[in-house]
Amino acid sequence: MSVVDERPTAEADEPEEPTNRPEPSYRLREWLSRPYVRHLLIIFVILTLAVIPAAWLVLHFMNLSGAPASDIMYEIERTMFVFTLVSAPVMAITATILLYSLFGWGRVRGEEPPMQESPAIRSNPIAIVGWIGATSLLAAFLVIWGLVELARITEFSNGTTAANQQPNTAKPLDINVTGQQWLWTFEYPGQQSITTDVLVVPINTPIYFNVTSKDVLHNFWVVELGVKIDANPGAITNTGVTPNKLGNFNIRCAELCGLHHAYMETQIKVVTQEQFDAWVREMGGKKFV
Ligand SMILES: [Cu+2]
Repeated sequence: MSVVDERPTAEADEPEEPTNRPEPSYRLREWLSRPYVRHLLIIFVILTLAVIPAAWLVLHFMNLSGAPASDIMYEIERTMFVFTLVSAPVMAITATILLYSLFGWGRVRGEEPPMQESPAIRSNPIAIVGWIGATSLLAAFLVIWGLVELARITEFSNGTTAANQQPNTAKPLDINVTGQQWLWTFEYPGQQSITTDVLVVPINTPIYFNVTSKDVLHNFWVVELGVKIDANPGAITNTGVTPNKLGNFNIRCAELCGLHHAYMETQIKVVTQEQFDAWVREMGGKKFV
């Protein structure tokens, strides 16, 4: 006795191939000529363009705070601006479809979104290649930009000097940074180990930070200079920066470290070399040469 397999074959599940399907380019033009598609495109372009002045405004207000006060912060701000611009069309297409789904379809059809019209672009080779091509280009641009910026910022943090560049000849200033619940302490080992809770540094001098913690994890964040590095108990982390703007800037803890984490803040005073020398003398240390 044999059993007959009556399950449907794979072919039976597939939809019939349309026999009189128009060319992809015609279908794309036809889709683009639909009124609701034009509405979507107009909203998309407006939202994309609206992000540009918004990004400029954010950059403007960041600069009002005193930043950038170093080459590192300049690069960080520029990267944030470029990334905002590049992500603008992605945000815009998402918001456009959301807004139109919420408020637009009722006016187009009165009841339902026009599902039956979707195949015009769903399997259109031009649309598929264009979509994948555009999104891949955006993503590749961001990856390359990010890698180049990372290398530049590492260089500006005095971490590496490119082989084809002259090493920075300005004498570096070493500072030992210690975090503890809930304050920062700075020691100047080259200046008779002056110890202070407010950082004073000369402008245009490479600063090296040796960062550690006495108790829990903290994070040493020099806001307007773009420095941010973990302060770990039992270990020393290193980074550096060359301040290029006179003024008082903020130092905060950027790692949730306990009850008064929010108040674990102090200042960095970027002064002229003469002012720094006078400060060192006043603090009892030898002159910084
Ligand atoms: Cu902390």
